[in-house]
Amino acid sequence: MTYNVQIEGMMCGMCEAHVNDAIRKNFDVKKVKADHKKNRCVIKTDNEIDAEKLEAVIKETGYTFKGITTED
Ligand SMILES: [Cu+2]
Repeated sequence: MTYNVQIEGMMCGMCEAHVNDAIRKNFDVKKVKADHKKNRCVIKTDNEIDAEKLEAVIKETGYTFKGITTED
């Protein structure tokens, strides 16, 4: 399953790394790639991502969660 997460507030590669690390720490994911230019993060995982938990993790990391969509 692939999730596209809309995130605002990332300004550079360091921000992307913060988001990637926070998601890896809190979720069992195969791949995570934040992109500050596109204001999004793509997550690949075999597991369900709980949107509320993800929102809390993103907020705690200092960024704004704007939504999540899935594709498979
Ligand atoms: Cu930054």
